[in-house]
Amino acid sequence: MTDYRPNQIESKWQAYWENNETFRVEAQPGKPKYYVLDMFPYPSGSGLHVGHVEGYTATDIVARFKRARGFNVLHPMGWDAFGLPAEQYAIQTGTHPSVKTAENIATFKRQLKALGFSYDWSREINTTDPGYYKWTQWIFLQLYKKGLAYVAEVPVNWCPALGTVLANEEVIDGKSERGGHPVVRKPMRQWMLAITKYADRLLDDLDDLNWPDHLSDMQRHWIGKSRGAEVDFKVDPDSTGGLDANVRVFTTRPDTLFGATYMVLSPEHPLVDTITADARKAEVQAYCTAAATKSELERSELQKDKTGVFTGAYAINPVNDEKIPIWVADYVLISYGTGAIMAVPAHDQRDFEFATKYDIAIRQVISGGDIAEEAYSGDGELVNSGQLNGLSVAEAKEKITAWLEAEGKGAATINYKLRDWLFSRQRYWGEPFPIIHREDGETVALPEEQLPLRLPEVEAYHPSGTGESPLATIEDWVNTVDADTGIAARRETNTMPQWAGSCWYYLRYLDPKNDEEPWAQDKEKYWMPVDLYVGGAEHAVLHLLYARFWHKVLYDIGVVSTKEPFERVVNQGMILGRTYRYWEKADGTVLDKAGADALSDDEQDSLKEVVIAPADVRWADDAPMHPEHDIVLDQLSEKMSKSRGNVVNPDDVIQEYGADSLRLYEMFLGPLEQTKPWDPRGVNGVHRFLSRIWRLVVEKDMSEAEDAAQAEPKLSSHILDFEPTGDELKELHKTIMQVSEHTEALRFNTAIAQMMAFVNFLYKLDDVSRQSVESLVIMLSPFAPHIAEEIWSILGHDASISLAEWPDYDESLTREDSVEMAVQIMGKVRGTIEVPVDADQDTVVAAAHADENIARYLDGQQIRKIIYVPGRILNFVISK
Ligand code: ANZ
Repeated sequence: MTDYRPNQIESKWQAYWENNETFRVEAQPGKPKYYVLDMFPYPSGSGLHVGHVEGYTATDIVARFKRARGFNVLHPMGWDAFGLPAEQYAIQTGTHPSVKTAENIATFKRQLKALGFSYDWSREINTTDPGYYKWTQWIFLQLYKKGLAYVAEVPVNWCPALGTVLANEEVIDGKSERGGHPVVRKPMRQWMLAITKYADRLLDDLDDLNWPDHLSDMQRHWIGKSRGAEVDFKVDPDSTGGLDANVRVFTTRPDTLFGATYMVLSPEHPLVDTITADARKAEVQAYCTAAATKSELERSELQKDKTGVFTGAYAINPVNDEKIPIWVADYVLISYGTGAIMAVPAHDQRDFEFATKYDIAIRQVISGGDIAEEAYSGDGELVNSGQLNGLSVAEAKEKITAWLEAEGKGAATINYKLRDWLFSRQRYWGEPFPIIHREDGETVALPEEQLPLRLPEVEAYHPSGTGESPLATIEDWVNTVDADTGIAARRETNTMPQWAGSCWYYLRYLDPKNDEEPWAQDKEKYWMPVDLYVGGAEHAVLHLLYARFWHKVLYDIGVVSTKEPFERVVNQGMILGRTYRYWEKADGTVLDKAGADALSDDEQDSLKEVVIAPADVRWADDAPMHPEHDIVLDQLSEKMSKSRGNVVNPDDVIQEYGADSLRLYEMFLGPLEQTKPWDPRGVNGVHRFLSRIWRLVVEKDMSEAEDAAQAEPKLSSHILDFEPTGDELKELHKTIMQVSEHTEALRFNTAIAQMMAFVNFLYKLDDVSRQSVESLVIMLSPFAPHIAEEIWSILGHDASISLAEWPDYDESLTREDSVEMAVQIMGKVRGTIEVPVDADQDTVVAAAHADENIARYLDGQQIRKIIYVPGRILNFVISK
């Protein structure tokens, strides 16, 4: 027996893989491929966290498993390195963002290597590398040439005090995150990408992907396709001093037209000013000004109190010529539909709340629900609706839409929530646009030969006081000449948003060093699509949608061969941190949970909850105790955060237990996609499991050692070269079958449990066959690759276990010869019998009769019927 020392083993094998380029791959036409991709990290200053480790371990297991099963596996890694934090750091310190970025990348890379991930590091990419962003710029030019990139005036978050435009995440409650200065919305010239032109394809093609439902649904919801109708309401000239105008609304419920009791214009609607009665102008204007400071999110939240003002004008409902009041309210957004609605309080909850508040009529037109309480949005029969009465909702929609079209008062329409993508930032640390603006007013694309257009050196990284990016101040970079015409021009000074580089990085991995083209076509054809993409749920909508959009454009111009980039996507669940708490009374007495619960409500209100970090807990056996007092602490699982002191640093865990234990622990925590709490004491358990495997296979070689401390490890004398038979053979094949199936299905926790059970079984044997041990170690190798390599070499193999073949199993050998079967009488279990798996009914019935207990119940009864499901159940139906 010798000790399992992960730290020595792990660095040794990491160096081996690096020196031998064990995981380097090339496209091999004819060999089946598997492309397994991680969401590459933003190299932040705080290093890798356990959430990264979770997803990256999962993909690494898959990569190693697929390799062992004969696939040519592409498993690359890189850096999504443009972004705000490095820029903010540069503003504060004056250091070029690339310097800090390189430092952070070095940390991340060291950490990833210390985890033994089987990346092909020769394919490493970095989005801030000019050799990479040359092609980001190239793709932008393709979008531009297809008319999918255009310039528009769009409101941005402008902070006058800081003299800069802020990203949404830098604005908190209408104030700048830094300094707390007021932020206003101000229109600025921006690049937009016309993703809305791809809305239908982005929606329809979701159907063919192997994505979790919640993810596809989030994308569907974001695209937000609504079918309905636009309807024109004439503004009543009598109420507006003879004005001749129409208000066009978008509704998904034209069937409820007879129930419209008022209309609403969004505060930004161009008609607001024109139709508002003089007497109401001041009030309406004040309302509109106030609305301008709110974000769309604040305005559209369902729960919030609805507000509005009456314009004094009326509209005429086209179906019944009824005059209804026109209001202005900020729950109607200018950016959706037509920016105006017909309000149907009986059947729309927002309108219901508004009408209740302002005492506007509520008229039911669909039967059902209780509209005294709330709006009814379900199906039903039309009532109070003239010629529509008696129809169903669907029939009424169709009939009224046809009528509106025939009368020229409306038309069927489709609306999308999806908006074009605001694709520029007024920042330094991003890809420069390959665009120039000529003196004569023309905007021109740079010729492709001039790419990459590099970021110039600047003195200061602070945005210029006008809100433009710091690039605008670098005269010798900004001023240029159009190569074709010789006309003087200024370069575009906006830069691309951080999303840009991550929209296509999975394609660059295929051919990362290619200087002539973004990737070679044959490589793309071989490797694409990505077979498995694992990452955090925070990217479920935007990143995946943007990348799909670019991919479809690339497909349309013929440079990629698949319509979709990511065949299968999996979101790993969040790992929560552990904290511990107790309660303190005003007089200083401390209480545990039971003690606090036992108090009256009043007493509880005056208690102080004290939360302490794992490091401060005193452990008594397995119970977390107060550091001084004799009370057991209550455990809490929360998002990891510095302020709670519950952040687990992977480096610390590796230091204490080794990377194999960390990998195994994170996979053993629970199903990959679930949220799981980190148990500070849990790593120990999997570490013990690895030590057990070690001790099963390895013992100390005392032949040349003077004492045990110097002994080299050698193969245990219980491991022998014989063919496994009997139970060993059956357990082996069962284990291979289960581990293979669970791993394939990404059920890593159950695969590990199966290996644990097998190790327990092997411990019971006097001698263990080499075949059992070798199979076990190969199965372990995707999960805990370092210890597997070490044991593999102790088993006498020269080649790396990372190149070994996954063991086969024979299903027939996994079947049990006999089963325990429940015997029921009239549906009640009265005993169990052991019978051969494939026993016929007569044999089983005879065995049941032979069982004393069962026989007692059957004694003297008349058996009317026997139900027998081989291997499962035997039921006697008797009559008394
Ligand atoms: C009348 C009506 C009656 C409506 C009813 C709903 C229920 P989705 O499904 O999200 O597309 N709407 C239209 N434009 C709006 C805007 N700019 N801001 C806020 N709300 C707007 O929702 C479409 C429905 O949302 C439309 O159908 C309209 O209200 C409202 F029983 O018209 B409905």
